[in-house]
Amino acid sequence: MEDKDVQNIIKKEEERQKGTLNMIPSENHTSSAVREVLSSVLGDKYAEGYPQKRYYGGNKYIDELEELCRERAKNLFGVPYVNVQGYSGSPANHAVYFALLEPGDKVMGMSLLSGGHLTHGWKVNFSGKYYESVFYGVDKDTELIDYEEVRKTALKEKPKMIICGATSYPRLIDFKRFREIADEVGAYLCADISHIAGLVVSGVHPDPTPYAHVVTTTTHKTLRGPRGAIIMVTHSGVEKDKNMGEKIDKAVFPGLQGGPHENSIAAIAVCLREATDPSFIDYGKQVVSNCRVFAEEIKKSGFRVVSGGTDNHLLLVDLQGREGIDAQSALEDAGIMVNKNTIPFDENPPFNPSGIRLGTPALTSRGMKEGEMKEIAFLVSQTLMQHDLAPQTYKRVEEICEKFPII
Ligand code: DSN
Repeated sequence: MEDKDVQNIIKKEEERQKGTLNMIPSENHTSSAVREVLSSVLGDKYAEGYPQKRYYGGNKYIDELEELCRERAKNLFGVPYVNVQGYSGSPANHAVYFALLEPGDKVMGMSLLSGGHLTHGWKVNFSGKYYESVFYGVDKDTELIDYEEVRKTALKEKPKMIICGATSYPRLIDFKRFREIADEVGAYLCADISHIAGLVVSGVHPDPTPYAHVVTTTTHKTLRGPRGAIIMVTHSGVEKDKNMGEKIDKAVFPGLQGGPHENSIAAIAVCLREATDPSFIDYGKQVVSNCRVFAEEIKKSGFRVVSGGTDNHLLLVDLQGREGIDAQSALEDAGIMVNKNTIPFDENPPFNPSGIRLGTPALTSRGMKEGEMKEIAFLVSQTLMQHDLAPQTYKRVEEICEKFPII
């Protein structure tokens, strides 16, 4: 029986997505193949455990599916071991802590205020409550990670695990340098590449797998798959601890999760295959090129961009003490979705920060290129300077959206 209430809400959301420009850098538009698999009968099956070691009957095809997904992930990222059951990025990171550390152990991550993630040790999160966290940030002048500072903090604090990776850092991450620092203090190195996984596989961001012992990623950001996560143990990880893979599996189930969402695992398998298509390399290159052009245009309109630009899929605009929350809502009125965000050394609190974060993955997935970025940057800057122009801008946004439909 059709549920009209729910269907109506979905229809409205579909229209919203079609008729607006999504510049939230952690979001994307998945293929119809990914969405179809997500809503399949696979979601009806319980499969606690792992292939050939399940706690329920009837898992013959589920085993085949999960093995297929694991093989695709291993091949795409070039790692010997993966777990594809994580419900999303935070549970995946939690599983790494649970597998490799004891409560109270010291972890060093990038501060949330400099672009790190909640699960990299922030005090309100499990990672800051049950583990001792110390942070590195960015240099006040360059707004780049200062690797010498990271090294000094690591030597002083001797963390058991260092996490690199970020949610709002617009520059490349030097995984090799992080590994050298981790080796100096005997720490595990975990790279959380949730934001940049799609850029890594398309070759436009350095690859963490030769350096990190363990790599986590969500599957729904630049990788353009369903909500989910992959935890990888690299060759270095296996060298450091040959049981690391088994420890990760045990941490995910039965440690933290119950039945895996096999419909999501199937959709991850689909997106991993899509990521092997040569067109995915073009997409990755275009995401970065679009972002660079967008950043340059915004700068030309007089806005300061954190660190002076971008090397990846996102940028942070400094609104000079004005509230990001107002800018986010003015842009929403203009049909352009962004999120308010702290900038490094922000004097305002995270709920009311001084910046906005914008990204190009979703626009690139719709087929937009440099020309569109120039125009959209103009529309964004115009709206930021004069909020009451939002309704007028919305009309142009709708025309652009019509020209670049979501697949
Ligand atoms: N919430 C995600 C982001 O938007 O970057 C990170 O988990």
